[in-house]
Amino acid sequence: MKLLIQGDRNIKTYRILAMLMITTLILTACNGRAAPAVTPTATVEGPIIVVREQSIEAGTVVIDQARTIISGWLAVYAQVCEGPGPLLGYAALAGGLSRNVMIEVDMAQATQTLHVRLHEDTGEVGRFEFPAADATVKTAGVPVAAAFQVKNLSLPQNIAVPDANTVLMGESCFLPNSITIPAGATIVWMEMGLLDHNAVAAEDGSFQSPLLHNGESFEHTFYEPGVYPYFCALHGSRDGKGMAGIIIVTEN
Ligand SMILES: [Cu+2]
Repeated sequence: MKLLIQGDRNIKTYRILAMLMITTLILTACNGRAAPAVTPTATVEGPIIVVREQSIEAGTVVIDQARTIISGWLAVYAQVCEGPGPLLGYAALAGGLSRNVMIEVDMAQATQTLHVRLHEDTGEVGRFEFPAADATVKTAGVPVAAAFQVKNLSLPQNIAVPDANTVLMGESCFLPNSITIPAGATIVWMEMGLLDHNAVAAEDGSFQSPLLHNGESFEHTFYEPGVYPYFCALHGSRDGKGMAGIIIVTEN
């Protein structure tokens, strides 16, 4: 009997102790959770390019500010329509904010408006490899972009189209937009933009290029005289809106 009572008491003591321990544990846990995070709220600053219109001396442009998350490249492009075309020059960027980045550019191809893009160094480290690797840096799917005017020189609005049978594909345009050729001539579409484009016959399905990447081209020979509207399936429409063009083929 005595032993039993003793045992009973022991069980009660253990229960109380156990409850106390559990309560302490719960309180500690709650306390830990309720306590405000003491880690400093790091301001995650996104990639940017800041550039002003400027005079170009000795073929060098200056980009006021550029910020990347990881190391990459700051590239200057000539203009096709409203967007970037051929690469004119680039400079390496360390991760973080860089100021007054000087970039030597190929003035022979320069246009009045120059475009600037950030690229990431994701291919072979230390080598600028766009378009093979080193894609443009994007924020919410949109490339981090800037453009500026050259003040002290009189330059063409767009890069020159190489010849009378070539159509350039720019950021969201065909240049020239309308082209006239004799029957039997071959048109070459050259992809100069940073976005991919194609050329699709709008009415008769007579030609359709694959999606072209920067630097690629496509050609088609027009034997029959006529008017051939076409469009880019990504940036234009069959009815001629957006990125669309026209080939006029005359009797030979
Ligand atoms: Cu397109």
